[in-house]
Amino acid sequence: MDQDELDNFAEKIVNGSELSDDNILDLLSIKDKVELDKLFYVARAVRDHYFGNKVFLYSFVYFSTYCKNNCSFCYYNCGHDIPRYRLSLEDIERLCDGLKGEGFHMIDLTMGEDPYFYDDPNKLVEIVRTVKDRVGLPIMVSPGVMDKDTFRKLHKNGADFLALYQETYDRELYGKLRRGQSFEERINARKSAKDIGYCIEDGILTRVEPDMRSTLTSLRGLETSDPDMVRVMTFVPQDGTPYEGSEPGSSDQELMIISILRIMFPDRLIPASLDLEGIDGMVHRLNAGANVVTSIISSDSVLEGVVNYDRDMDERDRDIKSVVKRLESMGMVPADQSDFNKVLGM
Ligand code: SAM
Ligand code: MD0
Ligand code: SF4
Repeated sequence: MDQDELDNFAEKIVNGSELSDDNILDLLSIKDKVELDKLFYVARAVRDHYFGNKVFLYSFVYFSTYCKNNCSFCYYNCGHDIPRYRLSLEDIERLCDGLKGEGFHMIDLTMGEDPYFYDDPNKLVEIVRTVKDRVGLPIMVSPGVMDKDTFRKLHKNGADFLALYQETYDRELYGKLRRGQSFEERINARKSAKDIGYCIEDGILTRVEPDMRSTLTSLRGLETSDPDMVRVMTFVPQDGTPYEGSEPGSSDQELMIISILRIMFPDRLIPASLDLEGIDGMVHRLNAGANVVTSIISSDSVLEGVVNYDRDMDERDRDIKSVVKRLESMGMVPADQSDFNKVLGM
């Protein structure tokens, strides 16, 4: 395609035309760098139509790394003998003072499926209420598959967004990844949250799927949850899992899928996670059509990310000031809070 054809393609997407399965498989088969750059160009054109050069920024707070689940891809799986932590309410209150007024659009409160909170969900409700009262921003919760009643209480106390990623809609692969966890329950938990009034984020992993058909199944599966935010993360092999020691693959596939997600979900939130390749990686993900920067953590934070490209580094380099500085070098800026609140339907 030449420049005009690319612009026409982007315009057609903005006007509602959709990709067929064959289109998606064609895009997933792109190998040539020039052709890939064209895909990124179209994705940016679609993103810019809805969001311009405005980017949303989420602070990431992994407040408990305890987990009862045994996901084969995750460092924090219950079988991994690692030091774990659970922030106290006082820890969280202190942390809030460093978040307020820093320019975040939302605070992402993430935990493992920690029995401490599953046995007494009111402790989690108290954390959400505290952060809402102290920081006064929209809150994303990433607590795993909790019951509808708890989701309702969390929403009533300030939770606006639920992040719960299916990882894959390929059932056989799901069973290998989210070992012992119900495929349907995870889907129904997002549906319950949507019924309650949450915005929801769904997501998939890449570089775990057996073939492109499996990726296509997952891309179509994401459509079924009608997500307000949709993500893809490159699977990064972790210690303490069956994949320990295997080489992390490149993020090329993730960038391609970000662009395909932008074309499939033109007006939705699509994140560039810092957890995988930090700020350098953010640039590529934004250039592939993402419009949110997630997993922003202050440089002196001792909290975990999730994948943690910087686990062994002395100092984190994914603080909000460094993010904004790099955004500006790309001609991008943080959006206004009012733009984000509009996305949340506030
Ligand atoms: N315990 C909650 C849950 O599982 O939904 C929240 C924890 S965190 C948000 C979990 C997410 O991080 C997973 O859904 C997965 O998408 C991502 N993740 C975990 N380990 C990963 C890895 N090794 N590589 C890439 N992404 C990973
Ligand atoms: C991220 N480390 O965006 C975070 C995490 C959870 N809602 C988000 C996976 O990479
Ligand atoms: Fe636990 Fe979530 Fe990790 Fe699975 S992905 S082991 S549920 S923290």
